[in-house]
Amino acid sequence: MGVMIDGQYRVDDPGPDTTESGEFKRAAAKIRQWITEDGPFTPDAGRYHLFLAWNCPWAHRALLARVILGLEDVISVALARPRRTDQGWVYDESGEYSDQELGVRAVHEVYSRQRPGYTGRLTVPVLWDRETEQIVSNESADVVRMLGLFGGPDLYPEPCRSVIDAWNDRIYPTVNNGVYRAGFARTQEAYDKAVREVFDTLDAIEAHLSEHEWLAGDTFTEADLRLFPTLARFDVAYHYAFKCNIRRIVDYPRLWNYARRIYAMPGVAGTVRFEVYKQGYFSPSELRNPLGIVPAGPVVDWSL
Ligand SMILES: N[C@@H](CCC(=O)N[C@@H](CS)C(=O)NCC(=O)O)C(=O)O
Repeated sequence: MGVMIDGQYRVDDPGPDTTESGEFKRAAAKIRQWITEDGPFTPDAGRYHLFLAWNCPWAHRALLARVILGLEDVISVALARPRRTDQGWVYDESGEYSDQELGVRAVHEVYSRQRPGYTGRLTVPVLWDRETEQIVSNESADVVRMLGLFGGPDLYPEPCRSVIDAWNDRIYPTVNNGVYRAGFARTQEAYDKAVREVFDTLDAIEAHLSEHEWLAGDTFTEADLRLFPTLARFDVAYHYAFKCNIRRIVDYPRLWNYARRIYAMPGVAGTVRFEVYKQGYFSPSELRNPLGIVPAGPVVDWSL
């Protein structure tokens, strides 16, 4: 997997970004335009396309928003192959891992169409505008919000916003990105801190769920949507591949029930691919899994 500099793809693997003290630091998304009623990007059915990958939890947010909001016929998607190659996220010519929109074979081909030339990491999700032929956004949090403009239930209701924001602000660094901070840590100290934060927050959510059905109370919101991709990957991947092994999700009675309630929502199970997560997170990695061998287990039953 590589990077792009001034619109040119460089095959050299930049590796995860780490600080001098060995902590993983995720680079901020660089393309953050907004769809609004006033334009220039207006919320029109059939205008936008999502470049995603099954394996990526940030892309999973967009996939979830699309099914929960009922936008399958409004926003099209392309899902990349489970493992990245030296071309980054790649698509087949046809079949379930193909892109029917631009016919691209790699996500970097989408980024190479940006003007002026893009410089940065070649991440998914990518929200593509057919009309102006450019990327609107490569930030999943913004993409989820924008999809809300196309219809479906309100996932960010006005009266709950401060509660949703507070959960998002805690869950993003300590859980969604926290598992990566544990898995990509380069020192014992960085790992210790990250893994402790992962489980402190999961413990807090477990306690919260003893009194509430959802994070923001009695309504499913964006905060729940953003937590789910991490829960879906936790026991099959993060627990082992990222050393987040103090507890599993199945060890938390309420959190496990909550995760399966989301999984049982219409369309959600179709956005989950446990086998792909294993393929992806156990890809060959010099630091974590040099031989790329994928473990057989665990067997987890997500039915309620
Ligand atoms: N801020 C971005 C992060 C997306 C991201 O890091 N995606 C990963 C996959 S899980 C990726 O595509 N990484 C490719 C790379 O960094 O080279 C978002 O949430 O949309």
